[in-house]
Amino acid sequence: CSSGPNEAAEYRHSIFHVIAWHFGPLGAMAKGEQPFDQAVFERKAGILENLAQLPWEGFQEGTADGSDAKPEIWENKADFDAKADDLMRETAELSRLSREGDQQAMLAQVGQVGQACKACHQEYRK
Ligand code: ASC
Repeated sequence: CSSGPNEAAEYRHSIFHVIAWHFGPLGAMAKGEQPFDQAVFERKAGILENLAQLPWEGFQEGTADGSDAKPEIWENKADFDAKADDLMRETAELSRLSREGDQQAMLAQVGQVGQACKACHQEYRK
């Protein structure tokens, strides 16, 4: 599992998979598809804040092949890095808000995190 031809791509993909696992229920709560649960929300928001820091070191030069990463990542690295910062900032805000417990603010911030996911996927994911 960690010894494929593109280990960096496997690494970052694994992290994004775990991020999606923990974000899924929060997205469902925000859409009213799942009942709001403060304890679950707070725990997952904290996990996401930490996970959001992890994928980026996997985006090493020359590791686009065989992955969903577009080469534009390395052509526009400053913009890509700014989008990575957006995800880290928005998940940190999600975590902070979850500790305050204002349900409406927390659910609104789920949308901000989703936007940060989406902005990067639109430009940099195949
Ligand atoms: C998810 C998921 C994403 C984001 C994005 C938000 O649950 O897997 O990539 O939300 O769709 O717009």
